Amino acid sequence: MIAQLNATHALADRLFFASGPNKMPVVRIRNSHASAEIHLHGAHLTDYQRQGEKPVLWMSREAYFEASKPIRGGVPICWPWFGMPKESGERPQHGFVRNRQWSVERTRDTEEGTEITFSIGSTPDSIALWPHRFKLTYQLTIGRSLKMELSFQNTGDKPAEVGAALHTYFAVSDAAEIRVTGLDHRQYLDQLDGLSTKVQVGDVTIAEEVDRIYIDTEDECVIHDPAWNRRLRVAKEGSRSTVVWNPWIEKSKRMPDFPDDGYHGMVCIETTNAAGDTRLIQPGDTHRLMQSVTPEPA
Ligand code: TA6
Repeated sequence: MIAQLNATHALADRLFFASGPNKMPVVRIRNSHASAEIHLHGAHLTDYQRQGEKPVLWMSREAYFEASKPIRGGVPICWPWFGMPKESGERPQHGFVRNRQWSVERTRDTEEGTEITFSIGSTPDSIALWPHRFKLTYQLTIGRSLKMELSFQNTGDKPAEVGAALHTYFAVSDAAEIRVTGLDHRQYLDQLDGLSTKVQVGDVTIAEEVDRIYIDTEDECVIHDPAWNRRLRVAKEGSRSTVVWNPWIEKSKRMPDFPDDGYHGMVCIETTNAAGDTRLIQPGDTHRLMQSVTPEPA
């Protein structure tokens, strides 16, 4: 499989496929701007960093790399629902595409950087979980910025309501020392308080577990990390909801693939279609969810 992927999609010294943890296939990208690693399992981006700079994404040192489990850290793709689905049963949290292997559709160089496009479509077992036919494509551009575009096409004959998240784990010097701007005065649903509606006052800071769905916001967020002398500018399209999450002490202990002290080094800023921002996709239509990340000096 690796040989076939390299024969079809490798790009000289910039993009090649290899066998990763537990022999799961990964694609490694390195160009003059940045380097990255993506697992075909879940089309899961696990590393992005600009040349000579610190990693932008946080990865758990206890992450699973198993066919039936999501990888902890990086950018899990939550689709076709965010959180737990309305219906009960065996449906996994955050949908099912992060637990499945995706195909590689295309690789190429662009002015912005090295681009790779993954895809996944409906199957009989996905239809058993979610009764819709679909084609999902995920295009990543690795350059001075990181760009992630998730496009979902309804290839069925009935409307499909879809929730989604680019559930991005950002690496920070210390979650207690950073602040996130761009959400001041925005309403949010507090997942830790019965989804009660609250209003953000000032910058988002972290001194306890935080699990919030900010609503009615197309805003760009900026993670200010003075200790690492950097800002991470997070912009988005196709989304009116943003999730901010840090598990803090007790929840970190409850997750077996999350180190007990892991909460210090990460914050999730997630570009989502969550809560009231789910999208009803008509037959034949496509919705595009995009997040871009640009590191800057503080
Ligand atoms: O995005 C925040 C959240 O919904 C939290 O409630 C927490 O469950 C997190 O996602 C991680 O979920 P996971 O299923 O990846 O463990």
